[in-house]
Amino acid sequence: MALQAAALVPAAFSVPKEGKSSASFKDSSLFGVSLSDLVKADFSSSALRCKREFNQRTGAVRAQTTATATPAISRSAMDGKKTLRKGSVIITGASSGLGLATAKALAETGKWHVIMACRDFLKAERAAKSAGMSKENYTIMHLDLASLDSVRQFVDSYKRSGRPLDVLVCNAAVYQPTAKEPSFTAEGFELSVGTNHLGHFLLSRLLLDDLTQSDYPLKRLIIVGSITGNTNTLAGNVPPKANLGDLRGLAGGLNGLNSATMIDGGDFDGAKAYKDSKVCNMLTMQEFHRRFHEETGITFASLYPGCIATTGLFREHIPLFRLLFPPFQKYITKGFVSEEEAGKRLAQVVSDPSLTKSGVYWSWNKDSASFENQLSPEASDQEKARKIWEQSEKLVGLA
Ligand code: NDP
Ligand code: PMR
Repeated sequence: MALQAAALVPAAFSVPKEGKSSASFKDSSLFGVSLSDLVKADFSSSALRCKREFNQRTGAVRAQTTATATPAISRSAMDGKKTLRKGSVIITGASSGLGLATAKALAETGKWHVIMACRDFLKAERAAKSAGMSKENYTIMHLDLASLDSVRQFVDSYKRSGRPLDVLVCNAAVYQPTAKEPSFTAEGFELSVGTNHLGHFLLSRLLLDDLTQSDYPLKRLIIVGSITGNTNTLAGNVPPKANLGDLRGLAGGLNGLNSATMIDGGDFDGAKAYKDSKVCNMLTMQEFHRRFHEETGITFASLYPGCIATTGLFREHIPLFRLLFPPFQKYITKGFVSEEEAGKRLAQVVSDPSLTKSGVYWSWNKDSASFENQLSPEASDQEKARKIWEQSEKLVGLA
């Protein structure tokens, strides 16, 4: 296994909490909503300003091993039989939850080499070991999506490794449902949208050429979405609902100084910021499809893997929520899915030869059969997708 980089200092920082919080709706309600709220219109938390300071990234990139690109199909000198090389798949946030389960599922097939792109190198190494992944099937590389410098460094290291890239899975995410005040990425973007959307946007754009050049029988770019960003579902109508508005906050840089921290220009709400980021993920996938599918042959896809109520995503939620959320999803909504099952679903989107259709948002039914799902009007709004693309290009320094 090539240990390619190990800059372990996270580039994001939290804003010190100021002032006393009065007992708010979010504090006192278990699932963040009462039944009457379900039928209410949009809901947002009170305005909270913040002071910020940027931290310094001090991570260093370790020397890396190099590899030589191998053609996807080679002919064995001994018997003249054609053999397919292992596919190379990068999975962001593969140190836990869905990303780890997907890495494990793909590694176990023996047909994939998984590049686990993680912000915490040691955590990823321990996770891979405890998942029973064999060393020849994975490589861990450092990537902190909350720092655009880190994204660029990761891409440089990957390109220098000479390894081909066949599939990129944008899976990592942060969710801050109880945060009273915003946190920011190294460049000063609100953390959830900065990490989940902008970090992945830059990563995908910089790796698009590598995907295009892949000679593997399938090449894919997958961006994990979610039901909670889709207001055409019950889950998507739990307040606060995703709503990107006219994108004025995004246009202003989401920095809380000369612009709002929320895409729609509203007051900070961590749960809404996450859902907004998921809408951006789903819109970005479709914009990639429109711009590049025909020209490159890459399959662009998004998905809702099911409610994986046991993952680290809910680490910042109150303990009672973490205790009751899994049984609530298992027995009441019946939307629960285990990490293992969700990993198999995402692994299917990575490698199943039948899921080649591009521009699709995949979901699974009760029998775990995949189907093309409908996105909400906002999550399929072409004009918004184009504007987000253009604004995001400016924010990450591509335009
Ligand atoms: P986890 O918290 O278990 O996994 C998230 C991963 O993202 C972790 O590996 C985490 O790293 C990583 N990550 C967070 N911030 C960064 C960063 N700045 N740079 C690099 N990596 C980072 O949650 P899930 O497995 O549940 O989430 C995975 C995906 O699934 C997300 O996109 C989420 O939106 C989506 N999803 C989840 C659902 C669910 O019910 N859980 C439902 C629908 C979609 P670390 O281990 O270091 O914290
Ligand atoms: Mg939700 C079919 C109903 C359904 C499904 C599939 C989900 C998935 N949820 C459903 C319904 C409800 N949820 C209802 C009726 C309520 C009010 C009691 C409810 C509440 C709720 C909360 C407070 N649900 C949540 C939260 C969270 O904090 C989670 C969240 O929004 O994270 C962004 C969440 C989720 N519900 C889901 C899924 C998949 C999540 C989390 C993950 C995500 O979108 O990534």
